[in-house]
Amino acid sequence: MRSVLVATFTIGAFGGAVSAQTTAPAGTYSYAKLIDTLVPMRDGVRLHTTVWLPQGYGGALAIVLKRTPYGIDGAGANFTSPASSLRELASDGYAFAFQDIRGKYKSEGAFVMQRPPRDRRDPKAIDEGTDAWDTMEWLTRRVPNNNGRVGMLGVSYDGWLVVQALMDPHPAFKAASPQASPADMWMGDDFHHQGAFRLSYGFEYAYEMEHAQGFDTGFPFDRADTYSWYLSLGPLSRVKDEVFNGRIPTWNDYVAHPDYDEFWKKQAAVPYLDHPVTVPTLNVAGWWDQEDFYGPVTIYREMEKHDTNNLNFLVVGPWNHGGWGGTGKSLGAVDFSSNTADWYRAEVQRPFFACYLKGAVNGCRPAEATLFRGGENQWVTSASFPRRDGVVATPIYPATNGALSFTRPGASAGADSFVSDPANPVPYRKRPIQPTYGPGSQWRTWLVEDQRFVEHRPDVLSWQTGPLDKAVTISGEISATLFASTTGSDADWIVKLIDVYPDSLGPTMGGFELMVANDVLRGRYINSFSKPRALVPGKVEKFAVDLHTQEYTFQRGHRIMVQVQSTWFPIIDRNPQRFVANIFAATAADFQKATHVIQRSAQYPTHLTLPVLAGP
Ligand code: PG9
Repeated sequence: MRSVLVATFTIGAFGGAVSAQTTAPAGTYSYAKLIDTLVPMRDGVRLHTTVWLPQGYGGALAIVLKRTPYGIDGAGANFTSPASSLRELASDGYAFAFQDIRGKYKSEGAFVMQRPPRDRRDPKAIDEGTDAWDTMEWLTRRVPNNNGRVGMLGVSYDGWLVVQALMDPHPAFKAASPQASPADMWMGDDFHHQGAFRLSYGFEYAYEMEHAQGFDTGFPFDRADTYSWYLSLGPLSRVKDEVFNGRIPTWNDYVAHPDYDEFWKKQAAVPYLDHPVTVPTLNVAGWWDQEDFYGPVTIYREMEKHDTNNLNFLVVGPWNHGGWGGTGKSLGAVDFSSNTADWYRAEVQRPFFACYLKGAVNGCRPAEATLFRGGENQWVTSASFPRRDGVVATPIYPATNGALSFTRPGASAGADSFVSDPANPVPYRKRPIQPTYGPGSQWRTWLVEDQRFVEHRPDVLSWQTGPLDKAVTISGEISATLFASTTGSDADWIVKLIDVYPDSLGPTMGGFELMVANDVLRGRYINSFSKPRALVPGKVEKFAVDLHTQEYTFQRGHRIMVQVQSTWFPIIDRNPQRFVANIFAATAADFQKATHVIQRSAQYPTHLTLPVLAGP
């Protein structure tokens, strides 16, 4: 097989730098569809499955399986084309199998949104794991001249299906790559973040998936700007019956399970990954994934606890959701200096599958963690994720007059306040906000949007350092500790860690404010995600906001900024700011303005904790 040298660049490993060459496949094989059939599962339900074979391949073929709710009819025909994210794999020669999951497109049975894993005591029970198992059994028996090894990969829902297959793996399952798989829909993935409901995504996705057998093209909004549409909707109590006529099961579930209860815990992947890792697994995530960043990192970390055989690996690149399928050269206005996605697919994903599916297992393990360090724009590797050594948990404090300081506040008390008005929420991205997956939507790049568009709103607090006199690299876990009060009895806390570019970069990127980490905590969950409680008006309380992980360098001359706000609309629903047992049942009268106060005093030192990498 021919391959073409396309680029040479540097991997800055933690202990030094090594040179790597990227190779791009020449695309030697053309593929033909051998099988297009309904494969029976153990309960008799039949799933639409296609199998494509490389023409002229000599030798036994490994099988790569992709299961999806998004329809397989378009899959396969052109995966050797330069636009296909499977082309590097295709050039090595695999039997590719695609399958519609239960209840979707041409498959039989009923679709259940993220069907919870089965009760193992029931021998007749099925789940996505048994469907993967039955499919692998069928494929290894039916695909001619296969080598008895099956790999699985997929992004997002398809990635989650890989994780389900890992819970009780078929003996032929030899390589897995769950990519941007959600882990926990209440804690940090598509539908909620730390208790706050992801309104626009939760609403639109549930409709798109459950309104039709396929993927409906979108809810018929009658306004161009969905910010106005969701605002005019008023309290969410109208949606279930008036908007959806009770016909969208996932919406009914949101309403019935506002807190972190058994429904969400049963669906979350983590508890089911508590056994030794036996299938080599390449977890893939994007630092600016607008849908599922929490998931892949959480899955990697959970599997790592049981990885006695060193088979569990992580790659995190500078990507949005599934961005490793493109070139990865840039995201929005942010340029990453090289084709990071092309490099990942050629140099990490391709050898990973070749090693574990084609037999050359020794000496070809990927690094434990391969991380793209934004700001410096280079790949680094690490023996663990997060790193165990060389990182100093470093607090950074909001201070007077909008300053942000590495020095803890002194005796003089300080605080900043703002009025949060549910009638005028802060937009999460620039308006007009097109439907999430609609034409012209800016959804896919909102996490890299220049945050100057909200900086001067009176309900967004900003603090920033001066220009840094030396670079600050962070690697690992970031958290925010807010000492805050509200005149209401509930409040959302949104915290954003931002890299402010120097003005010297000129009119386009000078002063650009790039979010490096961010998230929201719904205040009512201050003590427990399962048992919300009312906040006491005027009482300062301590709120811990998980900002997850990053690998990033704030370059010399840049500033570090922190922003705090209380609305992020309509990606997050509006908190009424008056405590009610279930926000999905709140009435218009429950929505009230409130004044929120962020303390920054010696007694109440609000801060972010940054994982600063110690310099040489
Ligand atoms: N983010 C999508 C999703 C995955 C799983 C459940 C719900 C939504 C996706 O891109 O598939």
